[in-house]
Amino acid sequence: MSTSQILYDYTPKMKAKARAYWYWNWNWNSRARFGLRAVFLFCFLFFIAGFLSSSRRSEWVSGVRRRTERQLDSMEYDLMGHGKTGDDSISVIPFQVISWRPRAFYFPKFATPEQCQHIINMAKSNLEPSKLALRKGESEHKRQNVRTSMGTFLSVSQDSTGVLDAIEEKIAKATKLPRTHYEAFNVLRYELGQKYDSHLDAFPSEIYGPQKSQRVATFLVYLSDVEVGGETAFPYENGLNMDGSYDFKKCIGLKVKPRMGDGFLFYSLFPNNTIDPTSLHGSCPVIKGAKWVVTKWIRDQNFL
Ligand SMILES: O=C(O)CCC(=O)C(=O)O
Repeated sequence: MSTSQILYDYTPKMKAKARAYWYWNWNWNSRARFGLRAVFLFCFLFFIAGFLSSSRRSEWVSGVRRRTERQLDSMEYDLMGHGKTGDDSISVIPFQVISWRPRAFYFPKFATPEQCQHIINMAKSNLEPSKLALRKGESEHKRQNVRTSMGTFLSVSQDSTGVLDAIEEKIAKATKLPRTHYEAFNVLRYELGQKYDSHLDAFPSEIYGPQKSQRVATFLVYLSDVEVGGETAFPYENGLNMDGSYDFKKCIGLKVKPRMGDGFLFYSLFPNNTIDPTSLHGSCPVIKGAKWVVTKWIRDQNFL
């Protein structure tokens, strides 16, 4: 029913009153409707603001901020300037300190099982008896029982799939030692009874003569598990067994059990570039199963 129909039977005074009442009523209703919308909008905005601030607050745990990629490249952090070997973002490669004498670090799940299998597949058709760096005046024949594994060298450029490149890049990231200082990968296979007697990876000049560069560190990636034996062993760990009576064939001291995909880094040199005698190490004989490992020797100068 329209307003004019409602007012039809009324006197002019009553009509004026009714109009005034209708007008007031309409005005109040529309104001109430507007007010309701405003209250709803306000509640909505309040909810959104509360949600955003609570998700920001949850990024603080026990006073320590959980660092996400997003926060790190936002304006909240001024990332430090970086040189050739630095990073412009922070990502973490988990590791465990194993020893300080020698300085040794363990990297669980450093490579994937697929990467390990790929490296084995690349190496297995080219294996030859592993060689030794000969000392001054020494013959290969004299030392033939020191290292009995089979092995081959692989360089990044031989692998078009990019797996070796990715592993080498990750080693560079973990060690912050530049890739120009790296020797090629040395893939090794030890079968039953095969081993590598204790030795230093660095070359003492009094034994090997003057060197162009020195091995600073070694990064191993275990490509297989070994059921029994095959540990990388450090007989002089923490200065033990260094009284001169140690038999270099003996598998004693700190022993690292190979586990497929895990990485292991140790330093052969002290920070002052002298040789750390506690970096003496070897590979214990495999007692059950077979051991595959890849070695990356890192020099103190360009090796390319
Ligand atoms: O096989 C290992 O665990 C160690 C290898 C090694 O000593 C080396 O390649 O220098």
